[in-house]
Amino acid sequence: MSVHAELQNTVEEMIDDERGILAADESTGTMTKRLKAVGVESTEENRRWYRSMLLSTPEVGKYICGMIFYEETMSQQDGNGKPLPELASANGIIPGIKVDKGKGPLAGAPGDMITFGLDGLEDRLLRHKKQGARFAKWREVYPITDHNPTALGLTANAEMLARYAAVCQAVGILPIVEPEVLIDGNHSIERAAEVNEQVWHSVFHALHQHGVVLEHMILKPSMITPGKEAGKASPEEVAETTLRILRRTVPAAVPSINFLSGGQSPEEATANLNALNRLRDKAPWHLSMSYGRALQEPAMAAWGGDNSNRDQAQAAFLKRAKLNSMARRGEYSADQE
Ligand code: 5MM
Repeated sequence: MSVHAELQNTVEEMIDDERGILAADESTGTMTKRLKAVGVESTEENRRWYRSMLLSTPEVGKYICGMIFYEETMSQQDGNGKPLPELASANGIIPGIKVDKGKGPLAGAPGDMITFGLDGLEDRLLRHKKQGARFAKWREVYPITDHNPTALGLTANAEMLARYAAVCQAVGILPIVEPEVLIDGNHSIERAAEVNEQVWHSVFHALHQHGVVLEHMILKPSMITPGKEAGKASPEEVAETTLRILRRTVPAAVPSINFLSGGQSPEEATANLNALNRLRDKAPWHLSMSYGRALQEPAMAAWGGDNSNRDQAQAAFLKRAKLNSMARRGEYSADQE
């Protein structure tokens, strides 16, 4: 099969009106923090058990089309010896892989960051493709301050995302392009809108320069909200502001925009996705999710490291997946919680 056909098939199988992506690609450091918060030790066995529990949730494939794996998870197996990427596929979930290697300070741009991992990327993608991965994800992170992101930060981060996406497409792996503008700080929603506009504009400029085929990618942006120390905006204001800026910067050729939750509560992330989809007549793209915390937090808490809580944890996970599927259609309301 040609690379073009592979990418097209993945787009068609992953994008519809009902489902979204589960981000379960926390690196060991992040996962250790998440597990510690619910009193669980971060052992390889606990991480394996927890992620295979999520993947084997009955009916989850009705609401979740893909799961982003972390490298460690790609070679783990469920209790019956089935590799977890195979378990995902068997349950209607396309496996994908986070291929960035984490972030650090960007030299020459105080306060900005840059993500590592381009060296050897093609080889890693081909290895993960053999293990079953059909899409990949790479995150660049942009803090908001009075001075950040800098002009250099915008250009350098956009360049990384575009180079990553071009390599993915060359080997038939669908790239998820994730420019995360952080929610940390006390900035206004207007300042967040200004920064996201600069970020999305620079990212699409770089994608164009690198010849990335927009029809064969997914954008995973932040929603535009005020900083987390500045209070909340209503879902309607978040949706209206986010769509206004997306329409200025993201070409209609992009098939789907799958938002990250970025520190919003599960209920907030669902309500905001719902408000976005109520305005979908203004959007040429699918508007979906690629949530990590907002899909997993209740399930992780229900498990709490006690494997006899499997049913409760799966029920909590399925509930969030289902409510977000309703939000995909703009049919969610808080009384369904
Ligand atoms: C922003 O984080 C992504 C989405 O998760 P949330 O919905 O919780 O914000 C997520 O895919 C993230 O990129 C991964 O958890 C990987 O994070 P680390 O920092 O461990 O690479």
